[in-house]
Amino acid sequence: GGGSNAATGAGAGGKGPIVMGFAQVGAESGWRTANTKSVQESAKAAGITLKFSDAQQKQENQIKAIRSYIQQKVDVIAFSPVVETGWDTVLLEAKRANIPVILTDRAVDSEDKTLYKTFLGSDFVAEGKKAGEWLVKDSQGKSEVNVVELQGTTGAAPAIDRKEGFAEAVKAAPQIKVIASQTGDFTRSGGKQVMEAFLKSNPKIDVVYAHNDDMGLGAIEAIEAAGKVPGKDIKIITVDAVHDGVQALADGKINYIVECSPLLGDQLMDLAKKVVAGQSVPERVVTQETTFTQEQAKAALPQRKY
Ligand code: GZL
Repeated sequence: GGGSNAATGAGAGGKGPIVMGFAQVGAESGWRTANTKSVQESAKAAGITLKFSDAQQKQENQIKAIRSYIQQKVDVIAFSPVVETGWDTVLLEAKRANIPVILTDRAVDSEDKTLYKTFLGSDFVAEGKKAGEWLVKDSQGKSEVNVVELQGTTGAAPAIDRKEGFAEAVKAAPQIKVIASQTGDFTRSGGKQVMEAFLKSNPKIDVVYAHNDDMGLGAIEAIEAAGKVPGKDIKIITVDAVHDGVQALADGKINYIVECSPLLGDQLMDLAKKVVAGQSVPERVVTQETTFTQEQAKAALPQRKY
């Protein structure tokens, strides 16, 4: 890896397999589990040797993992930055070690675009917009629509951008008001705890906008414990479309899901081979994804892969 590929025989013209160091965020959600499975399966299928680490959603653990990959002289480093800030130093170390870096899933706020070769992942602002646009349509003719928002991990690109996109879209309907917004850290337990607090302090909640299915599923538990009917008394909009979310949507407990695909593995391995071979790659690769209503969920469930 690194400057002299001879050691691993990888890279352009090398004989041995490419070695990739992957620093994963954690295992906080169904999305993350599916994403990890996709990366591991795609590496195997691509003949790429994968070194994998789980940072338990802690940035310092991801930085430690990246440093260890630099020490091991891997051929390429890929990771999903748990938050947007604080990466320039370690990415500069990788650059100095002549090890290319690929961002997957989440973005960094680095001004220096030479610190990574490409960013493969969803457009989170667009996801938030799609959620807001559905609510604008659903709110026609209503005088007041009170929304509580379950935000993703504080400082994470999907949390920042899904909030921004949603807020932008709901400007079209002034009767929609976000009366409370708090992080549930993308976990089911976080969503449940925050929703319990929201229910105690807000007499009239019409809609929950959760930045991922897992927090929406936690909110369902809190809503039912409070004796209300999720999907009817309080509507729920989420992002991801993992199996448990699509099931709840089909069961009528969630009203709309904006898909965020975790299946980035194949595209990542293809980009890695190009990057290691010194070929140019697009600066940004946006993943394709759709949206699901309750009817579409029933039809889609049988063939969902995750
Ligand atoms: C989005 C990804 C988010 C998912 C959550 O690409 O970073 O992190 O929406 C996951 O489920 O925890």
